[in-house]
Formats: sequence, C-alpha cells, structure tokens
Amino acid sequence: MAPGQKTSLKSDKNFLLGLACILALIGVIDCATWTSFQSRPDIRAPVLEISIKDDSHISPSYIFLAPYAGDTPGPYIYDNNANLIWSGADGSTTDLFHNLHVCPYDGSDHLCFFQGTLLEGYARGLHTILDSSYKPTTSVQSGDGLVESDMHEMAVLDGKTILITVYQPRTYNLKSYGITPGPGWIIDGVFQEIDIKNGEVLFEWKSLDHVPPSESYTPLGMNDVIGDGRSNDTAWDYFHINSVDKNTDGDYIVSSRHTSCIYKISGKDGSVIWQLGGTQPSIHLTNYNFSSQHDARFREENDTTTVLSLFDNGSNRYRNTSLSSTGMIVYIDHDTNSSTMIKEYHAPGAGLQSWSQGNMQILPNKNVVIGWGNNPSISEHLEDGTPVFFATVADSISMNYRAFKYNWAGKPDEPPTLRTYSPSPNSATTFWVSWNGATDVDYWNIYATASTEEQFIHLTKADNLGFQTTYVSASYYPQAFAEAVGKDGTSLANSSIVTTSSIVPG
Ligand SMILES: *[C@@H]1O[C@H](CO)[C@@H](O)[C@H](O)[C@H]1NC(C)=O
Ligand SMILES: *[C@@H]1O[C@H](CO)[C@@H](O)[C@H](O)[C@H]1NC(C)=O
Ligand SMILES: *[C@@H]1O[C@H](CO)[C@@H](O)[C@H](O)[C@H]1NC(C)=O
Ligand SMILES: *[C@@H]1O[C@H](CO)[C@@H](O)[C@H](O)[C@H]1NC(C)=O
Ligand SMILES: *[C@@H]1O[C@H](CO)[C@@H](O)[C@H](O)[C@H]1NC(C)=O
Ligand SMILES: *[C@@H]1O[C@H](CO)[C@@H](O)[C@H](O)[C@H]1NC(C)=O
Ligand SMILES: CC(=O)N[C@H]1CO[C@H](CO)[C@@H](O)[C@@H]1O
Repeated sequence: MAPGQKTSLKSDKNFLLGLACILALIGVIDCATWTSFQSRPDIRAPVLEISIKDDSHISPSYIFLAPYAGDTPGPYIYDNNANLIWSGADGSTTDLFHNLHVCPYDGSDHLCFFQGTLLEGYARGLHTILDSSYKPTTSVQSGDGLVESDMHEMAVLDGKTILITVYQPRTYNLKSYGITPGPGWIIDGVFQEIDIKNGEVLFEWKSLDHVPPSESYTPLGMNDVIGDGRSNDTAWDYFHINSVDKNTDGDYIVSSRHTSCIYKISGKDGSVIWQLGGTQPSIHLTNYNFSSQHDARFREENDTTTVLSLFDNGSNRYRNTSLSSTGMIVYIDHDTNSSTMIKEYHAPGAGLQSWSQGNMQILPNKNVVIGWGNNPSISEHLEDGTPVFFATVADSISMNYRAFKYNWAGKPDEPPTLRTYSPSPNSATTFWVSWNGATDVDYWNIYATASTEEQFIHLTKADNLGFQTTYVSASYYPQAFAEAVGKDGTSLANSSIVTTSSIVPG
C-alpha cells in the first residue's frame, strides 16, 4: 500500500479520543492525542509518546515529523523530551505536509518540506524551503511541462540543486494487459534534478523509457491505489518511484516500490547501470531479501563496491518477504555482482510491520534513525542496532512518511506570544508564554504593571519549560510583556504588551 491509504475508518478508540479533544477544547478534560497552548490557541500539537529513551546514548538533536491522516496534520519539530519546538500548522490550509527535514541551501541550514494534496498513494504540490527564521526562502515545482511535483523525494544537493519526483500519467499500449480498445493509462515514474534558483530542469529520468511494466509486482487493477489503467485519473501505478539519490560521480539511484527494485541510473544517458532486487536483478542477493522498499541512499562507493542503506518494508500486504520491516545497510561487490546485508535495524520488542512508507537516516555519530511510515513512530539506534529511543504519535491513525533527527537553530521572525489571565481584579494572575520555533531560550523575564498608570516592573525570571512556560502570581497585573533570554544572558526578543483578560484563552 502507498501513502494515504487507510485500512479502516476511525476506530471506536479514535472516536473516543476525538470526543476527548472536543471536551478539551471547551476546557473540560485534557485531550489525549494533541496538546493545546493558551499562548498559541492556533496550535494543536500531536502528542508524541516516548517508550524508550536512553539519555546517555541518544543524539542531542531535534525530531522532525510531519504526521498526517490523523487529527492534527502538519510539520512539527520536537525535542528529545517530546516537547513541541515548532509547529508549521496554523490551520490556514487543508494541505498535507511531508518529509520535513533540515536541508543545506545557499550555505546555511534551511527547513525543507513538501506541501500539497494526496491522491492515490502519491501527491501533487510544491516543495518549500524556509530559512532558520521560518520565513519562506523559495519553493520548487516540477519543470518541463509535467504535472505538479510529488511528495516522495525532496533532496537538496550541494546547496544548489534539488531532486524531486513526479507521478506523470500518460497513455500507453496496455492491450496485452486487457485494456482494449486503448488507450491505456499508466503512471510514468519521473525524477528531475532542478536548479533551485532558476527552476531549470538539469536532468530528467522517466521510468517507462527504461523499465517495462512487466517488471511490476503490482498488477493492473490490484486495488484502487494501483489503478485500473482505463483513465487518466486511474492510471496504473506500475513503478511507484519513492526515493532518488545522487553520488559524487553524477549517477543516481532510484527506489521503485512496485517493482521492488533499486536501480542505478547513469547521469550521462539515464540508462540502468545495475538493478538490485526485482524481477530482473543484475546483482545476486546472498543473505537477505527486500520488497516494497523505501529510501535507498548511497553511503560509500568506489569502483568495486557500493554501500547502500534502505528501509525494507518487507511487504506490501500482498507479497511478503519478511515478517518485519527493517533499516538495512547492504554491500554490493561489483567484481562478483553479489550483495550482502551487513547491518540491520529492527524496531524494539517484537518488531514492527510497516506496510507503507518509512525511511532510514544515519546521523553524524553513526546512530541510525528509522521512521516507521504508516506506523507513526521514530526510533534511534546505536550503530550496532541497539534501540536507544522510540516514540510514537499518540493519534494512532496518523501516518508519517519520513522521520528525521537534526541539529537545528531556530530564530523565529515572529515575536514570542504572552497571554495573561485573571478572573477579576485583585485576584491572582496567570502568565503563559511561548515562542514557536525558538531553540535558544533559556529563561523568560516577565514584566508587568500593578496598574495601567505605573511603570513595568520585573516580576520574575521563569525557566523555559517546554513549548509553553507558565507562571502564576498571587497579585493582579493588568498589563505585562515577556522577554526571551538566551543562555549567555542576551535578550533575544520581547513579546508585545498584553492586557490581562478575565477569559481563559484558547
Ligand atoms: C491528466 O491529469 C493531469 C492531472 O490532473 C492533467 O494535468 C492532465 O491534463 C490530464 N491529461 C489529460 C490528457 O486529460
Ligand atoms: C527471500 O524471500 C523468499 C520468499 O519470497 C524466501 O523463500 C527466501 O527464503 C528469502 N531469502 C532470505 C535470505 O531471506
Ligand atoms: C572500496 O570500498 C570498500 C567499502 O567501503 C572498501 O572495503 C574497499 O577497500 C574500497 N576499495 C578501494 C580500491 O578503495
Ligand atoms: C503477509 O503477512 C501478513 C502479516 O504477517 C499477512 O497478514 C498476509 O496475509 C501475508 N500476505 C501474504 C500474501 O502472504
Ligand atoms: C557482472 O555484471 C556485469 C554487467 O551485468 C557483467 O558484465 C559481468 O560479466 C558480471 N560479472 C560477473 C562476475 O558475473
Ligand atoms: C526587551 O525588554 C527589556 C526590558 O525593557 C529590554 O531591556 C530589552 O532590551 C528588550 N529586548 C529586546 C530584544 O528588544
Ligand atoms: C510489510 C508491509 O508491506 N507491510 C507489511 C510489512 O511487513 C509485514 C510483514 O510482512 C506485513 O505484515 C505488513 O503488512
């Protein structure tokens, strides 16, 4: 199965959780699957439940997720304690977001993600790049007159060009598959390397020019997602391109879920140099299998050897090659045309079966991060496979295309937001402050006036605690503002001056 496919409608459990969230909205109880914040009533952050956390071994970086199909889709950054750092979902769009990650653009770290609409297992939309203040720097769209970009790949190379995928329907002779009279419709799996600054397509590869439909493991009409090949809208997704990477020689690797094959593609003429897995392998697999795989990446390469990582889904529910999904590192020996799996990363416990999506990232310290796809979980492992972190989006019907960890320094352009509440003058005042996306706040100074005629006084210094910091004063303060202060004592920003309300915000 492919992204966006759900096996059943919301379960009773999810219905009850949804009800809990409505009650939470009106302040009756806490919502189990998302958290709301008085200082940012527009943000509803999915709850991330941590089940394994070995502080001495996890990397001290942030978690990047874009869950969807649940109640609160959007791009989100969390810290290792599952505190929200940034929400890019402000309720202004019904678009879905995928593949939130840190990308090196124009000499500095940026945020990259796909935003668009989900179709049958693929998507149409736009690739967006934000700077560290969360302002859009630029966006990338497919070129050469093809349909809009798909969600499956967004890889910025050398800070200048980007690899993207396109699911292009086209007519094709499918008479031998029973589509008579024609035309038959099929989806060409396309990738493009694009110059980010001017949108020029520098390289384009189309699966149908090199891989015939006969290599597909997903027969025409197998289900609605695969398509029946009879119309533009139901074109046969025979290939399902789901990752693209480029090596230093200028060649590419493409992962195709529906041919269960990884192809090395010549950067000169697009020809297939070798194929790993699938129906026509040119390389023998000695000690492993994979199918319905995702996220094939070059790790090391020379004339005799290629080292790849991939996420092996192990199945698409119709064809199984493994009882659980794994991240893998495989070694290809080009002298013997054989390939050996040298490392494997399982979900902790009994393992996890992911029937779609998923990814594998290798961190600078060699720890491995796995995103478990339709299981909205992220794990971190030592190089030897030992799990040191495991967390799952509480809204269990959510899915998450890819999950990552990165270092990140967010310096939001927008100011911190403060809300203050007191039921009546002369009673206690509650202060809630947050700064969506800020990573450098050590503590908050809260300033307030005892009456509107008086000067602001420094009321307290409050440690920054998670996304929102709360302070309660026994006294009444009609006006206040908050100052975000960094570790070295630098004043980072002030909120605007707010007037205390007798209505609970949010
Ligand atoms: C097929 O669908 C795509 C995407 O909706 C559209 O851009 C294209 O014009 C359609 N082609 C034909 C021939 O209908
Ligand atoms: C590969 O998968 C096939 C079934 O598709 C199975 O028979 C075979 O034992 C597997 N090989 C390995 C090494 O797992
Ligand atoms: C090629 O790479 C492999 C794996 O990284 C390494 O073991 C081998 O020594 C390398 N060969 C050469 C000629 O550099
Ligand atoms: C694949 O495995 C799953 C879970 O183990 C099972 O439900 C399914 O029937 C299997 N499919 C096939 C084609 O064997
Ligand atoms: C390996 O594959 C290549 C290309 O498919 C072929 O030319 C070569 O003879 C093969 N080598 C061996 C040892 O099978
Ligand atoms: C925030 O307000 C405090 C107190 O008035 C002031 O000292 C500080 O310079 C302000 N910070 C910024 C970044 O403007
Ligand atoms: C794996 C897959 O496609 N989804 C499958 C992942 O693997 C397990 C084990 O084969 C299957 O049960 C899932 O359905």
